[in-house]
Amino acid sequence: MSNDEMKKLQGDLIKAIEGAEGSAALEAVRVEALGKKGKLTEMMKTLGSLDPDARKAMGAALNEVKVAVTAALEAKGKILAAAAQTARLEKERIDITLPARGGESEGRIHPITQTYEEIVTIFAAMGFSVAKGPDIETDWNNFTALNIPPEHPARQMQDTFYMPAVGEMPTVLRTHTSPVQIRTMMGQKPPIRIIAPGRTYRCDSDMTHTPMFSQFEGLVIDEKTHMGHLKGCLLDFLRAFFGIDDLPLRFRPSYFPFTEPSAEIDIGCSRKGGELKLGNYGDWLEIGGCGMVNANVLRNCGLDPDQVQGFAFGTGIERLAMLKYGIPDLRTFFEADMRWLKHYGFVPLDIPNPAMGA
Ligand code: 2U9
Repeated sequence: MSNDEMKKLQGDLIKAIEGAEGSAALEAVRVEALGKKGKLTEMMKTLGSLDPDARKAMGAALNEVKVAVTAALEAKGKILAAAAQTARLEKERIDITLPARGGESEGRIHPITQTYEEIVTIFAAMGFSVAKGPDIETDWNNFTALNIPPEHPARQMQDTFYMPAVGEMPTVLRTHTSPVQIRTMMGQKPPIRIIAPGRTYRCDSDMTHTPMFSQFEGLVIDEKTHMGHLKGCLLDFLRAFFGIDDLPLRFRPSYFPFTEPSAEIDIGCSRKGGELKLGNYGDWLEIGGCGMVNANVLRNCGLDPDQVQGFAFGTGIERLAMLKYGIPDLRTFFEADMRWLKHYGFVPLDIPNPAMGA
């Protein structure tokens, strides 16, 4: 075979390779060129009958064609594989904005969970971390460390479920999440900036009280934090949580053993026509309590009140959920009624909310 014929064969094979429209067509070209009975293979077989000089020249030329054809096969193979993958991805494309299949009949996120997530999201954006602790607490963490000694009347107001003592240590179902802050102050050095959400327990059961309910409390301790910071922090949180930019906030002087000074937190509302509406309407609604951490509490946790100070606040998660989502009766939160959950619950990914970054 002359050099020109060899070049033509290489050109024809490469043209066929480049024109192959799928992996089957490409494989056919490969077999035609390099298969057991392929053109190049057959020509290789004839080398043995040539004289040494001609064999050398022809062998080198054939090898050149083989290298070029192999490289072209490989390159085209990659192009076809990429195109096949693109086509498959295109075919398998899913619309992630579509509602979940069967979403209507699936479960719901409980309003307490939803509200909990919203609270955590807002406070996380304000630089708070979440602290947790056990539901069964020592009497000391739940009461004594919080400036509520055994004979203090506040113990009666927060009557709870008494658990078996662990050794000498009486234990209770925690009446607030405040023992989480006690544990945090005893375990880490200021600056501290935490929220403590979770279940709490009291011997209470009527229209507006259940034996178990959820709270979240906050604690900020450093060298200079003051009441102004407390007010700004709660104002920012409440406005973000309720989505009302001009929601007014009122601090009403009060008393708690663990804070001094102490205040009840009220937000603006209207009760006109028997309908409760939040906003700047002149009326007020109590939603929680707060204050500067009592110096005795700091001392009980091994901190020096001449060196550090800070604020704390607390409110009920069900209470916030009832106000935000118009749920009228506290007790329904715990009845596990699927009709209620279907009405007040949240379909995952369905409703834009702060917990989803909305
Ligand atoms: C430490 C020091 C101080 C947390 C506070 C309140 C006021 C408060 C109630 C609101 C409604 C509980 O769910 S509720 O019944 N809470 O009024 N909580 S100050 O003060 C702390 C907490 C921990 C170490």
